Amino acid sequence: MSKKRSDCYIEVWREKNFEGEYLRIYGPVQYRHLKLPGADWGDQIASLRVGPHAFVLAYRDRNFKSAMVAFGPNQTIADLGKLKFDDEIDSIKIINSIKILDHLYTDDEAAVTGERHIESKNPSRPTDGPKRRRKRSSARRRGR
Ligand SMILES: [Ca+2]
Repeated sequence: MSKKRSDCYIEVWREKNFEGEYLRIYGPVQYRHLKLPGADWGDQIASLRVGPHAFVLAYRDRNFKSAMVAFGPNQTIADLGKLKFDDEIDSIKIINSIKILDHLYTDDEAAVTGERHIESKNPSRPTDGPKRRRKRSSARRRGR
C-alpha cells in the first residue's frame, strides 16, 4: 500500500469524545450500510476523526440517502449530536483528497501559468467559433 492510501481513512467511535469501541476504515471506499463484518456500526457512530488525506460523506440512511454531512481532511467531531448526527450515520463514502486536490489550482497559480479556469459565456467573444487559419495563407505567400 502506498503512503497516500494509508492516510485516506476515517476513525469512528461509538461514544462521543472518542470513547468506547473504535474502528478505522480505510478508503477510498464506500459502504452502502455499516453492518460491517464482525460489528454493526449502523446508527452507532457518536464521534469521528478524518484522516489527513480523506474527504468523508456521511448519510443518515442506508444507500447514501436522506441527509448528508461532509467532513474534510483532519477534521475531528467530538460530538456528532451537535450536527444532529449522533447515532444516525448509516452509509459513508471515503474519498482520497489527494486525487481531488491534485487538480485544484489557486487563482494566483492560474494567473501565473496563464491557464484559463473560467470560460466566459459572453456572445461577443465566442470560444468555440471557427478560428481563422493562418498556416495556409502564410504557406501561399511562401510559394510566390
Ligand atoms: Ca440512520
